[in-house]
Amino acid sequence: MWKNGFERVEVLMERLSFQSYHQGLIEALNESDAEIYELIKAEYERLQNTIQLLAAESRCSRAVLAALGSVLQNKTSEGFAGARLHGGSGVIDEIERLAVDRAKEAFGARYANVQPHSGTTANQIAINTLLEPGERILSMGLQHGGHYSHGSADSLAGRFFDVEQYYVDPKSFVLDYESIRDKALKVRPKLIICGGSAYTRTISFAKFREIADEAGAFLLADISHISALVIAGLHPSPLDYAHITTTSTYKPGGPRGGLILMGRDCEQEVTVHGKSGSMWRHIERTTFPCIQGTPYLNHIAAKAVFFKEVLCEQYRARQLGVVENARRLAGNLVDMGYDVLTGGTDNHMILINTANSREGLTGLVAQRCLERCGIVVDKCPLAFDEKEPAITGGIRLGTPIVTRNGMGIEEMGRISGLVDEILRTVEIVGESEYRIKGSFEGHIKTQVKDLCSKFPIR
Ligand code: DSN
Repeated sequence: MWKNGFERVEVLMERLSFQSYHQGLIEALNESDAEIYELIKAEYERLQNTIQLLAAESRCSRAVLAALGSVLQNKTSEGFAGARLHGGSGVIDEIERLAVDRAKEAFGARYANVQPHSGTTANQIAINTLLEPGERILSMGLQHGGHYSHGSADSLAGRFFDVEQYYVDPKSFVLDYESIRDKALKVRPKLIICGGSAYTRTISFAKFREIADEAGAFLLADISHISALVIAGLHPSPLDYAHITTTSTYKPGGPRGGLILMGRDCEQEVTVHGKSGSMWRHIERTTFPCIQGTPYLNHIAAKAVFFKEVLCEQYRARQLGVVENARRLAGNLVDMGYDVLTGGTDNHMILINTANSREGLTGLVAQRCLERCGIVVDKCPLAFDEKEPAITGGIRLGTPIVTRNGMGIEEMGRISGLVDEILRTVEIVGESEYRIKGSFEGHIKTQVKDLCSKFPIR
């Protein structure tokens, strides 16, 4: 009797100390560092009071946030579940296994590696798994929608590998698979990379695999931007076409981090760096010890939480909303006379050639004046754009955050109207300078704030 009571007290004490370590985190921060607390609060208020039309961001749930801010952040443990270098890894092994199983279920994958610190790191791991330094990559040009980590001159891949690029068609701005095939057969890369940061149309992973097979190359699909749509079945999956698929995990609405997935090729025997073995084993060796040390275990737990969230119908429905909102926004802007690349979008993203939409309007000026009035977008280099990368001739818009906040077709009407009003009214002074009247800025900001207040961050 007494023993049971004593045990109950012990359990209660244990729970209390677990909770007291984790509860009231934001208040604890305020007490110990008011300066950072105030800056985080300012960021929250910025997000709440402005319209976020960013294609590369989303917002995670409070459950994901809780996993990130947990005791797991303190753990050091190199290696993979069941094969760690450090003691005390039983619990984190269970967490990692759960994250892996859920990632496989979410993407229909046969193999998942939840350890990469980011999408870029996931790409570095994939590339260094398959290639020796100096070997050739064929990837999409950065300005044509590719990504730095696919081999731009300034990236690690650009430094250590021989990188050739393919481009979008100069008239339609869409991928021309015949010309990619010709280039692949001409340059004979060891690896072809598809997927990118600024491409608004559906990518045919099947065609890319045909090209890779014909050229004798591996295929890497980086689906960071479209992974939410792939999960929701709104974009074809690359899983059984690409040898390796990578994504960041924050873009689809999870914690910051990366993910490596494989489909039917995961058991394929390959010889890399003089060693034979299945491709997934090579990926794990390249993850650790080649490129990373301890993975971020709090992020792995947060990824597990997120991969559970994506399995519910609500997540799928939201992705449908993301695409519908993007189509409506693009359609409205086309109707208003904006040069929307490819005439619209198949995904969450819209690319606008600002210079063709209004004479002298650079991407930088468009980004700056929109942000000053409370609408946040990215300036974006566009294919065949002559402007310097810091200036650019275009902007990239995206609908994940506004949709996450609950906005729909009606709000897209208001937002496109506001974007148009700002871009029509701004006085262009140069490639990076503009003037806007204080009264106009105030008038737009009030409308933006009013709209945002109806969609509180939850
Ligand atoms: N930050 C992402 C983007 O802007 O597309 C790429 O890493």
